[in-house]
Amino acid sequence: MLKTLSAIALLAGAAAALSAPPPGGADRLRWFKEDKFGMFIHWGPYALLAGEWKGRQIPVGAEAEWIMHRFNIPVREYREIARAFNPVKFDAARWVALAKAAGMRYIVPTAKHHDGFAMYKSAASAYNIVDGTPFKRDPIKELAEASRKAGLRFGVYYSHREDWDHPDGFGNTWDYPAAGKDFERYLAEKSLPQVRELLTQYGPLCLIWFDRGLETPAQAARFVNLVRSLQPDCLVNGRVGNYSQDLMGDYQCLGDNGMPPGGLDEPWETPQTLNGTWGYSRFDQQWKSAGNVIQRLVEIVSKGGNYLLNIGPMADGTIPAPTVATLEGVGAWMARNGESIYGTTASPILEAPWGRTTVKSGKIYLHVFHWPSDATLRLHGVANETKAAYLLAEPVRKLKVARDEGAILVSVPERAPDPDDTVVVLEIAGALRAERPPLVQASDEGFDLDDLEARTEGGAMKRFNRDGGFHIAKWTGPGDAASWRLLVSRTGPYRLKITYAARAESAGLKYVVAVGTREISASVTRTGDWFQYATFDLGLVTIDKAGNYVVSIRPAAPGDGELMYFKSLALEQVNEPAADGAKRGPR
Ligand code: H79
Repeated sequence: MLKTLSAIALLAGAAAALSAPPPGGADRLRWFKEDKFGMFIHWGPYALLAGEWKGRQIPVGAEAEWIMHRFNIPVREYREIARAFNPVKFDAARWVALAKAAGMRYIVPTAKHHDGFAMYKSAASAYNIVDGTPFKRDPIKELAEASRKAGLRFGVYYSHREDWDHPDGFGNTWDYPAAGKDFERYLAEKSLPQVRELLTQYGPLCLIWFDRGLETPAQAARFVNLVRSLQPDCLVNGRVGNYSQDLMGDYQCLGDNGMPPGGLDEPWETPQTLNGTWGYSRFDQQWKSAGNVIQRLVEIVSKGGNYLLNIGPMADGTIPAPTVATLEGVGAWMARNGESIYGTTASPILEAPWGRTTVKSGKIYLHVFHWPSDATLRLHGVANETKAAYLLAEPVRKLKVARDEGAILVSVPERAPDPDDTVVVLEIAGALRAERPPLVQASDEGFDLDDLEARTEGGAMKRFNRDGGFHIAKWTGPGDAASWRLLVSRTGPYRLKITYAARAESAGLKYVVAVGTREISASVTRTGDWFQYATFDLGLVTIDKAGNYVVSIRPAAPGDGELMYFKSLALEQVNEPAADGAKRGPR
């Protein structure tokens, strides 16, 4: 009995540790939301191989930093390669200057990647650049100091689960068969101690970027708690924990090179490459252009996210010339247009034929990727009065603004001043009132409503979870809703089918689906674990009159639990015998 009680107490304690509000600054994320653009740096012994080992090559487009794993290079041999690491041309100040010139505001180098080699002085493992190479310098220290000097924030990447050098780390089964591994020993001997070192040896870190999330919430909590206890303001990225459970850490981290289909309501970041690899490969010369990077940056920021753009320096410490050229090109654009990026929030305005928008209080930034042939920009769905319009690069010359059938028309120069992205500023009166156009029914089709087109209210959030993809969650009361505007052209009965995931704690919660003035009440059915989605038939709703309808979903009553992880609501037209008794054609 006593045993059971203490086990329960322990469990309760663990649960509290997992769900307690994070101590330290509630404002921890403030800089992250402001800064938007960071430099990722993948640099380690794999750069010496540069994509080739014993005549075998990493295919262009694949990850060159995975070379040890891909070719099952024995630890003994990889260690010999690492021992030769001597980046004599490494100059932290130059790297940082390049990031700053590009408009990046934070820098995140790999302190240890999956290969297990520490790029800093580590007491927990002699397998590090200071103790194990002729270089003897600590690049993490030099980068941290150079960043601070230049006024950039500094964070580190640390691969906390994968370690192909440690016998008990995850991933290397060619030297160390999985059956013999004691993963806890790896965590206790190397991973946790090294994270502690990083949090205590390099001054304030803006974030720690973990990769390949840990199996159990309890394991992940040890890392989160370690960060919180040593540096409460340091952000923890979403990959610290298990990908098939809800977010642990401070912000959601998309998949490698991930891009969400639409705006998200939670803080997020996407790590992306400049070619097809993170670590340097001499074979991969498929470089993104500055224009491509600029347009990605705008797309990410317009969807509320941060862009962590990677460079893969060479083994001697040189940054590849095409990387430098691209970042300088991005920097030239950012020097003129940074105001339209930093401190902006997800735009409620949908993508336009000419490009995208970012927003800030009192301003809409029109990012024009495709210049209009009639020298007129059309912006739909904004109800505000406009006060002024001008090119961000040339604020003194005002542009003419007019309205036509609800659209705002801005007269722009004949030719695009900037072929990659010309930013037009629209100053508006009052808080932005943006309305999405209704979803128009295609003939003979119903509607499939998902997060992409939804408007969220209250606490309801459009979210990402690696294993669950995109969905709406965090709704606990009637003020938290998702809604869609529909232009219905076909009258008659529609069958409503809702798809969501719900864990045991949500089972039985009541919710309301409204289609215009009709309301359907339903209660949540448990589907299984976090992201196990299932579809439920909610019955029929008859639409008697064509026209505009609002469809919404909201919890019926306040509660503590999350209602559900909502994926989609389908309105399927039901084939009914027509009035004359003849069947409608096949669908
Ligand atoms: O650090 C970068 C990547 O090395 C790391 N995340 C970014 C930020 C990463 N970890 N895991 N993955 C990426 C997924 C990698 C999968 C693959 Fe493979 C590596 C595909 C090909 C090589 C797995 C291992 C499948 C084949 C070998």
